[in-house]
Amino acid sequence: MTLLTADAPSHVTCALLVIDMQYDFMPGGALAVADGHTLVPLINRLGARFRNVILTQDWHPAGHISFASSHAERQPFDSIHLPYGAQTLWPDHCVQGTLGAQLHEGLDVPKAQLILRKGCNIGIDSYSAFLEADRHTQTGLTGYLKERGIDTLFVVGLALDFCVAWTAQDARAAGFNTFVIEDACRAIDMNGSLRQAWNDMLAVGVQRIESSEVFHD
Ligand code: VGL
Ligand code: ZN
Repeated sequence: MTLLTADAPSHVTCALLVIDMQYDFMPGGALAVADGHTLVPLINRLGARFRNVILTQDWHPAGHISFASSHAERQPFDSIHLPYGAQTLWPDHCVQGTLGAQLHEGLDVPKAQLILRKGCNIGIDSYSAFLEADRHTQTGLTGYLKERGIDTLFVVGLALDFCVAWTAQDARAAGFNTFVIEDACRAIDMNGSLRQAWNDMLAVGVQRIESSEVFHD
């Protein structure tokens, strides 16, 4: 990894993308990811290494289409068909303005200039920080990054097999060099979703690395 050092090629401009480090994805939260909170110190240390840091928040209106409670006789983790395709149903989570939607208070990444909120359309989910689940509606993140000359992304956070994986694949599709720092992510891992996510990410050229490779750079 020679992308972060002083002798990195001068044309490479990196950013750290920190995905959904919110209370509802921490143990005790509505959609808890095992050990999600243990990432906080590592992500803080990573945040200190990058000049450009972007945080995301899953940010749903009450009654969001991805909530099982919005559908009669459906349970969390069921899959349904929507006009834009298959949708996994979740417990109500990350409702706009609630405690569960807040970023973990231990997150200490003062360099972050942008907090991007996604999943705000009541009828469209958005695991990806780039493109909503209709695969059509842009969040604007590609423009933000490209206008700042950023071409290389390091993705961390929650959940590895959903929001991190979709974000990383869409980053590739938008033309970014994309690294997922595996030990700075945790997964939900339902029905083989983690294995599938790595297959899908690696197939489109996402690079799987460990945080030690960033720190030893
Ligand atoms: C996520 C499921 C539903 C995530 C968000 O952040 O990975 N997963 N909404
Ligand atoms: Zn969500």
